[in-house]
Amino acid sequence: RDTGDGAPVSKRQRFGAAQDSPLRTPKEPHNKVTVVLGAQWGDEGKGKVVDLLAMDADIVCRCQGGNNAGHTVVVDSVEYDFHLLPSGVLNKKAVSFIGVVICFLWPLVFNFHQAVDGLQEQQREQQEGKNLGTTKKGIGPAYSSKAARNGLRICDLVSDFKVFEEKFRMLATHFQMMYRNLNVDIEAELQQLKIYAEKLRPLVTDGVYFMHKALTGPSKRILVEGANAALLDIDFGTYPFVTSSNCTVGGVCTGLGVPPSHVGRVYGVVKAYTTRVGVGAFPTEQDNETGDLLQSRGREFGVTTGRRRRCGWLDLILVRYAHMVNGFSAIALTKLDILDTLPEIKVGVAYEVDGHPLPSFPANMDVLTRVTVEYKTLPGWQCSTEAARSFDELPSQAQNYIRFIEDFLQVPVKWVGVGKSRESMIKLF
Ligand code: 2SA
Ligand code: GDP
Ligand code: MG
Repeated sequence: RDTGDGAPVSKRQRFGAAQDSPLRTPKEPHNKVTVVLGAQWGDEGKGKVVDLLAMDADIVCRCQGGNNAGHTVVVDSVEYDFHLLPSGVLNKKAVSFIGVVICFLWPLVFNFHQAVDGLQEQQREQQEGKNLGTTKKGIGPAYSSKAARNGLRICDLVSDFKVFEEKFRMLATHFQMMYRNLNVDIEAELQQLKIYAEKLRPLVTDGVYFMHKALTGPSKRILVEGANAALLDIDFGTYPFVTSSNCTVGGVCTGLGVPPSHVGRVYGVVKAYTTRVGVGAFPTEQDNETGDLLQSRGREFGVTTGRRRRCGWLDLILVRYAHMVNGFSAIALTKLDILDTLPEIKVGVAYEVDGHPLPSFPANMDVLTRVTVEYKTLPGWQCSTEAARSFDELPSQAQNYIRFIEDFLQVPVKWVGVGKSRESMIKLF
């Protein structure tokens, strides 16, 4: 190659590459995505954090999961529940982009996936005496189809419908053969899908190319909203009591086709206590008055299924583990106000099994079920924090609670939530 002036130009010069070690991370001027992720078992208040950040965003994306998610946003006393759309959709100027498994429509959750989800839960109950407590939205079966490579994707739906129909029939038959009790009305579903295909076609774009243009073009603020949470991650969560997608930071790259070098800040959303909806070990669970108080004050009910969420103390071993996987830049600590009435507050700081301390969060669920938790007890503040709008306006015990979390995790707390509304999010820096 030459520049036209006769002088040869090496590849290194053309791409402006630095001359130092190939292991050094280059500083490249390009757009990066800001990511919001759940750091516990979900329902930390991600929707609210995303809504806050989305006011400033040009593009807001969902990257994984499906309509199992339930993100609540309260604006001007109106409560919005989002399941599939990014919570940032309330910013009318931002473009919303979804790369998830989509009910009836996208890589593609069909009616029979949902029915199979229910049948599988029944089977687990009968065979092992224990189900997973899924949302029955078909998430597991849809991701199974993806991994089995016989799933269908949105690009199939909006292409030649005849080809789509053929593949759909094969997939439906495959599930019918596996589950004799499965009721699939293939003709009715195909009819419905044909209508959806027409409606959706104008909304569908090539995701990788769309993100590439957004990342490499003029300056853009891009926000990614994670659904579910670190401990529900298929690889890093409390397997098998997890969802079927990657809810940790890797899911941003695989879900959106975004290169890792374009991942910028990663904000972890941490609830000031812990909740879990569904089955599985929960070391700091308080199956007592404290748990009931957190559940009722925090109005802890599933947004998608209405299930009562299990509640317990903040578990910092678990959040530190989520930080190991995600590398949080900062934390949004939500629902501090729910702790307002407690005379003292406990925080899980170490696990022990059979008298031996564990160095980190265990991968084996049998071990997690057997851990005993060492708690640090901190004084409560026993007054309302709801009206506080700055760190200084918080009672000193609440400030200490926040500083304790920061010190333990070695991650700064950037926001503190003291109520449902947009205004009740205190910004620390
Ligand atoms: P699934 O349906 O296959 O993803 O369920 C597998 C496990 O993942 C849990 N899971 C959730 N946990 C918390 N919140 C979720 N979203 C809804 C909400 C849940 C609801 O915002 O409240 O309404 O019940 C969510 N989605 C999945 C699930 O409980 C299983 O443990
Ligand atoms: P997500 O799935 O992480 O988006 O969380 P959910 O929306 O499922 O659950 C969080 C709930 O807590 C919602 O009802 C929010 O409106 C509410 N919420 C979020 N932050 C706060 C807070 O700081 N204080 C109080 N009281 N409620 C909050
Ligand atoms: Mg939720």
